[in-house]
Amino acid sequence: MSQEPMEEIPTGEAPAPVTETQVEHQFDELEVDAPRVGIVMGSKSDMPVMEKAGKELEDRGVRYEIRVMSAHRDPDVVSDYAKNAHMRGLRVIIAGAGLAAALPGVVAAHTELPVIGVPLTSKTSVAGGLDALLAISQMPPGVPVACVGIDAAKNAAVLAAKILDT
Ligand code: RP5
Repeated sequence: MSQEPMEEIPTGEAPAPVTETQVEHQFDELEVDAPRVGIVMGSKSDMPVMEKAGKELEDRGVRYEIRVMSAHRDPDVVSDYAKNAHMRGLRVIIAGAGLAAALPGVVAAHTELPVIGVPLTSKTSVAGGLDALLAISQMPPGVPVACVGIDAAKNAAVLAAKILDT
C-alpha cells in the first residue's frame, strides 16, 4: 500500500505576536512629521503668553502643535485630546491655564505622557496668579504635573525639550 508523502511541519519557532508597543513604534516611524509636543491652553486670552512656548520649541527645531481647549468649558475635547496624544506621536504636553487652572491636571489624568503646567495670570487672578500656581502644583499622589513659574511658558518649552532629549 502506497503512502502519501507527509506534509512537512516547520520546525522553526512561530513568529512572536506583534505587541501594541511595536505597533505604536512602527506608527512613530511612519509619522515622521508628527508634532512631539502639544501646547494647550484654557482660553484664547492665554495665547499671548503660551505662544512663547511655541517660539522656543520652534527655535530648538522641536515639532509642536498649539490648541485652545478648556477643562471646564470643553471637557470632552480635553479628554479625547489627552487620551489620543501618545498614539498621535506626542511625547510631552504643555498645558497653560489661569484661575482654577484645571487643564494640566485633567490632561494628566487621561494620559501617561509627562505634562508640564504653566500657571497663568488673567484679569481676575488672585494674588498675581497664585490661584493657578496652587491649582496646578497641588496634584494628588500618582498624578503628577510638573509646574513652572507663573507665565513661564518659555521655561515649559525648555523643560519639554530636555525631556525629549533623554
Ligand atoms: C482660564 O480662565 C483660562 O485659562 C484663562 O486663563 C482664564 C480666563 O479665561 P477667559 O475668560 O479669558 O476666557 O480657564
